[in-house]
Amino acid sequence: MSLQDKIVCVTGASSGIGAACVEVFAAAGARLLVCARRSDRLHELVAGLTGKGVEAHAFQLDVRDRDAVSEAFESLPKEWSEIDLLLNNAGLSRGLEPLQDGLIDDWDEMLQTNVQGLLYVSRAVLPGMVARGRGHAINIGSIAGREVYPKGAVYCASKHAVGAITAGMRLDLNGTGVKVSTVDPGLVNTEFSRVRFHGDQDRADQTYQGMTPLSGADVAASVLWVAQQPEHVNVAEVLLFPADQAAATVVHRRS
Ligand code: NDP
Ligand code: 8X3
Repeated sequence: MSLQDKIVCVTGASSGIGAACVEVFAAAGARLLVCARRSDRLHELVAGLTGKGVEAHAFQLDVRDRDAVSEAFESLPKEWSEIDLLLNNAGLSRGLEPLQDGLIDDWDEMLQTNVQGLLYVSRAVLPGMVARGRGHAINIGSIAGREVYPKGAVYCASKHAVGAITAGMRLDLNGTGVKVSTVDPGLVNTEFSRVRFHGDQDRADQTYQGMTPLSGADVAASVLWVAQQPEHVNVAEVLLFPADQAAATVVHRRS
């Protein structure tokens, strides 16, 4: 499908995979509707896009805030209200501890963001797509939604939930003209690990030590490919690993 002048909404656009997707969709001719909590970054992003002649509109959003999500999508300017493609990307991990030692605040934040936030945004956007008889939701899952690794039970549970929601969405939207896909990456070097380790950059760097991880741009290339399929084709699932990775915990490291 051509993305020329299509409205693409990216959640979690202020960093990493989301920001990289904004760039590739902009280059493909789309109009970009971007949201996240850090509005300074969004404004920078929009300034860069409009400087290149790309139409873009930003709004600050915490996807965990149910009322804020419905209000934000209900109050979009008319010219931004008919979203063609929703990229459910906002998400995070917090902590890497055995379950018995986990911080309950970390669990709440992951489940509220990755599961409830994705649901709130989808509930706000999908009815419009159904009414128009067309649209595409692409969810960013993870290898953590297909496997469980030690000390990652709750993050993995949140991404397994994303996988179940994606499958359920596809069933429920079948016949409406709205496609549903998931792109599930392995290790991607973004701010993800720094967020997981509460700002500890040295610990974050160890995640990618001795191996070559994916970049946000690598993931964005797959998301774009999924989005650009012809109307009658749906790439339901993409599992994308760095060449050095074969499973969640099987990573070839050189040092
Ligand atoms: P980053 O930390 O670089 O980006 C995460 C994005 O999510 C940021 O833009 C952040 O924006 C946004 N976000 C987090 N919490 C909220 C919230 N409550 N409301 C709105 N936006 C929020 O990490 P990635 O780019 O790597 O992560 C993007 C997605 O990819 C996540 O769903 C993650 O689970 C998934 N993923 C990541 C992998 C990796 O190895 N990096 C592998 C597989 C999947 P802000 O803080 O400004 O709100
Ligand atoms: C992020 C990839 O393996 O760190 O979803 O969980 S992993």
